[in-house]
Amino acid sequence: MERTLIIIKPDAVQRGLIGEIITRFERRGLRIVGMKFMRIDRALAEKHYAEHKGKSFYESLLDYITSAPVVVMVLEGPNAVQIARNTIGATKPVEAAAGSIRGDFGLETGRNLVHGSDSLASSQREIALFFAAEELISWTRDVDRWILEKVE
Ligand code: D4T
Repeated sequence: MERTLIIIKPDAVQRGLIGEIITRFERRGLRIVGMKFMRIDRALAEKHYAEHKGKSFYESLLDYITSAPVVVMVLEGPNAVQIARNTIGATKPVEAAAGSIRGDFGLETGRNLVHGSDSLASSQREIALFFAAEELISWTRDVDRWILEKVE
């Protein structure tokens, strides 16, 4: 089982797409183990996007992610990191497959609606930035045996 951090970004929240986006992850079969509605402050944004410091798009990226509230979620499942990335689609909406979130709702990279961790190491770092351990709920769903080959 893996866990991954998802951010429903300010543009998606402003456009009323919270429900649509959560629904796509739920339908995929991923299990929500943490979720909160929050405004990301500059200090947290700098930590989250530390790897992009110095890049041309860094300042606009920070302005964008701190511009309005977001929904932050931790999703769990086998291969959750890659499965969530596939459901989200490529970073640049022009390259995102139709049927993915960015492929269905996005036009520009700086308004690409959703973040998903890009590796297991990133997911662990990012989850710790946004959630305290006690905010994550380990649970099983009655339907899990119809989604997972083996329920732990
Ligand atoms: P996030 O992290 O927002 O889920 O995006 P990705 O994981 O898909 O892509 P990323 O880390 O490479 O980029 C982070 C963030 O920067 C914006 N960006 C990126 C941009 O505005 N211009 C660019 O050229 C790139 C590469 C979009 C996402």
